[in-house]
Amino acid sequence: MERPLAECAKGEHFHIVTPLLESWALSRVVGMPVFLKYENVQPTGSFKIRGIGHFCQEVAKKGCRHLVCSSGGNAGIAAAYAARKLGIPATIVLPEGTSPQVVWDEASLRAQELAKKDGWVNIHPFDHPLIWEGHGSLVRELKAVLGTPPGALVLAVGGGGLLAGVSAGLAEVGWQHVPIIAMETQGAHSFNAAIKAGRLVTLPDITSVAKCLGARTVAAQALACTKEFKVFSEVVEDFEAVSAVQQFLDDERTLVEPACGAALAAIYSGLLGRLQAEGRLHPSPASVVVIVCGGNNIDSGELQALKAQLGQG
Ligand code: PLV
Repeated sequence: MERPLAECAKGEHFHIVTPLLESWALSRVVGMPVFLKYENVQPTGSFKIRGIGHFCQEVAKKGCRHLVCSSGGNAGIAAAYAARKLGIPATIVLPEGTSPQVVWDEASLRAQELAKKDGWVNIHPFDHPLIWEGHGSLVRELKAVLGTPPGALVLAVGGGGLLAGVSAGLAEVGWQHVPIIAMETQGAHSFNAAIKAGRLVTLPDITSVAKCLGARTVAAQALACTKEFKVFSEVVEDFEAVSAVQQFLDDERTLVEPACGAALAAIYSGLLGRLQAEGRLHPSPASVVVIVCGGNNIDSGELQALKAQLGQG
């Protein structure tokens, strides 16, 4: 199944070109054409393989002999997949303990420590130019299929790697005027907090159930994007993200993480209509694209547990 390194080195990507499909159900909800970019069908279950795959290929070319990643989430899965494809050993540093946030910071420090070894390279889950460059491929695919720019692009923000990559991609294809609706959940809202403060903010704790959006501080590049691009930062409650996950499962028969539910909540919660009413979005856009970022940390039992936890059971 795995391809040898020589073949990978020819520049073949580890991500696939994902489908962009119009959703009748979601279009009906907002009264405008909604297109879904199905990143959940990537080989690692999320968009992360685009940036992380690209990063790993580039460092492999420069002689990296061991990859390290401190994410136990979708970034870690992408890192392990890329390493295997490249035939390079990888160490995924998994946190151990009770408070996920504190231990994530510890795992991150441990990964940085390990990467000091000769030939070892640390893969940051979201804060590196090669990661953004890799994520940018998503926008080239959108342009190839849509041709004309969408009226808005909806995505979820954790550490802001996807946002930075999509922004770079928009600039590359000449779509820098397309508004980006950057979604977070309350309790993982480090991007929104940074915008309000006008500088990077470190949240004391991640209290949202959307753990994959749980970067306590976003990448500086994410905040910089707001100066050059039209970015609307919006925050939804956990129950809105989780009920979006459930509605999306019923509408499209696709199960995604609450991190992705945050983006889908822009459609289901009436947010787009509000932005239009406020004159911030075009009243009748040609289309709206939602990046279905995916996520592995979900199954039917986990969805039930989340709903019960949030009183939606
Ligand atoms: N997840 C990262 C970072 O977490 C991780 O370690 O897996 N949607 C999904 C399904 C994700 O897994 C992530 C990031 C995001 C959205 C947000 O992407 P970002 O961090 O590039 O803004 C802290």
